[in-house]
Amino acid sequence: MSTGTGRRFPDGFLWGSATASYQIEGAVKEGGRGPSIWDTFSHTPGKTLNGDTGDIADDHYHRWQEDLGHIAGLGLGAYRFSTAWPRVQPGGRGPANREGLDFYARLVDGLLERGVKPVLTLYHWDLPQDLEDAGGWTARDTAYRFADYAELVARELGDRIDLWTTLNEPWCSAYLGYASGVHAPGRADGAAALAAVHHLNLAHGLGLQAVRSVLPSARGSVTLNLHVIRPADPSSDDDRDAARRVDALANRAFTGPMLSGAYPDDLLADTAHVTDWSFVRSGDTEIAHQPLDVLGVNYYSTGLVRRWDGVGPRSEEDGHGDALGSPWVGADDVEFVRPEGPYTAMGWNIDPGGLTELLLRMHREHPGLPMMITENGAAFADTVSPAGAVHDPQRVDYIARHLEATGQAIDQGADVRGYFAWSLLDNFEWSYGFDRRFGIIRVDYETLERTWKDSAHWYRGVVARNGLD
Ligand code: GBH
Repeated sequence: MSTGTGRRFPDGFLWGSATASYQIEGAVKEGGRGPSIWDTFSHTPGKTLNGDTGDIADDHYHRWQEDLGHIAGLGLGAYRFSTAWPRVQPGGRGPANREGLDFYARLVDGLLERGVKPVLTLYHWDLPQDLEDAGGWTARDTAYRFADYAELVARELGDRIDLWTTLNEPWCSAYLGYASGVHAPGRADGAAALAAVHHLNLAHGLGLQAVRSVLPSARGSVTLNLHVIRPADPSSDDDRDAARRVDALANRAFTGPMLSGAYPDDLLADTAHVTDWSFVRSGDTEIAHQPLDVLGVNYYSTGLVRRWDGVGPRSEEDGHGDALGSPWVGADDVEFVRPEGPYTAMGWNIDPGGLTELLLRMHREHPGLPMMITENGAAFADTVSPAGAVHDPQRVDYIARHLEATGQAIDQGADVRGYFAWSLLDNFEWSYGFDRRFGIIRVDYETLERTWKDSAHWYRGVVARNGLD
């Protein structure tokens, strides 16, 4: 399988793969770990497909050495993982739990011994439950608690970490967690979601300040799932306005404060009937606006929107079933239209051109800002042969085409420094449990055995030749 383009990437391009703590670790009651909102949510009947939980997941907490072997075997230059806040601070506050820090210190040492750069994410959605009980991301205090946690991790891991990422996809934390309710903590309150947006922006800034108070030269980053949203009818003013509003909620609600130091006026106006934004205090957006060494971009698919005429059921496609509310807070007359296929097993459309477009947009709007693709990949139904080989030609094709799309953005000037395949392993795919597999390595959930899929063998070649064949 090949794209036939033979594309090569710039010297020093960082090749990696990514995971997240709750999705792979398991061992939720070991090592002094406290409960997170995802433990509570996944154990609430009806919240995840088949009632799946991360109790065991990939058992990475016990199999981390084997997993290091796979990372090294793939020849990766970097590994992106997250630390679980409830392992470091079981109740979200107070002194560090030594056993939790030790686990990550061993992992990081193991990466360095194998010549792999650790790319650390401080928050990939597993908020300590005690903090949620005190208001979660709707509470301003959570941002300050996040900074304390960031400082503890920075003191422990110090200069062994190549890149510090504060948050993974705050869009999901805020809107899926507090507005549509398909993610933990499963609330459906638009005003709460916008407060969460702000406190996540604040947490990002305070967290990066805390890391740099310990490590002045720490390289800092945040990972956003920037949306590429197009009007269903590009010639319709209404549809273009719908796309602008969704862009404000999805993208500029985060890039505004984090990259430019202010919320966009249109976002505030569009949501004025939901909240008065009085949770934004003077100086907050300056705090959110910390110098970034790299912007992490997660990319999967594109979206198509139009003005909803109020007739018939309104489609709020966000790739999730059973939403309690809309993630698109305040955009009550906006409707999502199913884009053209093909689609992955998530029902998300495959549109590599959207990635080129997104990278070029960020390059244009934030010149000089280096970027990395911190997640890209796809769920498909893999075929296991009688001999045990795992064939996943669609995943190879998906990744190859998105790499080519990344290369095209680089050709046109975008400064893209690396690519991380999501995911190293099949894992707990949030509300879809173990039903959807994103790994380049298959996990047998009976035996927990790991098997390289064809995509892993192929990706090893990409990494080795720094390009496509
Ligand atoms: C990421 O979330 C997560 O960081 C990771 O943990 C997760 O496992 C992985 O991706 C795969 O899901 O509205 O139909 O256009 C990505 C979540 C995916 C949410 C794309 C919004 C838009 C689909 N996002 N989705 S649609």
